[in-house]
Amino acid sequence: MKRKPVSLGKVELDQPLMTASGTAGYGAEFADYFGLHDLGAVVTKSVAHFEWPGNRAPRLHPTKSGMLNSVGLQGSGVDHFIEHDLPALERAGAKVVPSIWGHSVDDYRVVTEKLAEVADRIAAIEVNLSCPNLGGDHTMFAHDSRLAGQIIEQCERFGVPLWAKLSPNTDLLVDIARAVLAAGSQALTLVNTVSGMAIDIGTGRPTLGTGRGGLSGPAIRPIAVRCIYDVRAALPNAKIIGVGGVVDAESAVELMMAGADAVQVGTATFADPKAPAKILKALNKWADRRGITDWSQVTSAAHRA
Ligand code: RRO
Repeated sequence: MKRKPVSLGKVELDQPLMTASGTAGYGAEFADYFGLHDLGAVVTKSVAHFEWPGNRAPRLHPTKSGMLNSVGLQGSGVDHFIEHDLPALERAGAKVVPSIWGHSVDDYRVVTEKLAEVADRIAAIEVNLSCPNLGGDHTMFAHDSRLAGQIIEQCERFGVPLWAKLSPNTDLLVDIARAVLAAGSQALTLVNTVSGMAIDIGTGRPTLGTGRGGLSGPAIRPIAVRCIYDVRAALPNAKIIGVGGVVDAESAVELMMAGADAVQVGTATFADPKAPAKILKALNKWADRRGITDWSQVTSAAHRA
């Protein structure tokens, strides 16, 4: 059954499912496993306007119901992305959404300015305001509504649609969501990973090189559902992209019913690189069986029940 595209501000997606930033490389790595053009979009690993080495190893630690990471934004920078990764994604037919990061408001502005030069080759920019693994002496941008708003305001001027990726590690989520929407973000991506830690009981030391990391996977799905639900309740007209523990059609539907217009699949790709395509297929079957003609019938259903 054909359904209406999902509208996220100026961006329309043929399908309500995409990759989550950071978990599918820069995207084209997955072209051998499934057709990237079949997904709503491919959201790439966050890039800055500079090269960045990332955090010390170990950077990944599997948990019983998810994964801890402390990659620390390793990347070759936006020039490399535009020269090498973007063409590969285009060859695969993907709708491309680069994710960006920086240490300062100005860093975000500079990387956006560079991506604006290839605006006709990308669908939107996901502004990652919520990496839990950055360290440094400033607060996380997504925990400060003034700073988060300033970043969106500076980036919005270049005319590329922006999606702000926010943090579950704050009780200010709704305030931050309001601030970034007021500053011009067209959608919210909810949520980044949950701050966590694991100890190796043999050595008595933290398992990750940096101690803390970001917890993802099914363990955080109830947190993602709560965050999406709260923001949807406060902001009925916001465009929301849900992310956190989507592993099958049912978990995608759960995030949508909480209020998400579309969802992203992240940690599930570590267990099965074909997970985004398989989950999307199952999600469409789920909708076909119920005679769903428009994804908006699913989005926010929990608020109407
Ligand atoms: O690179 C990372 O360590 C990382 C990022 Br940018 C992010 O947004 N979320 C996360 O859990 N890890």
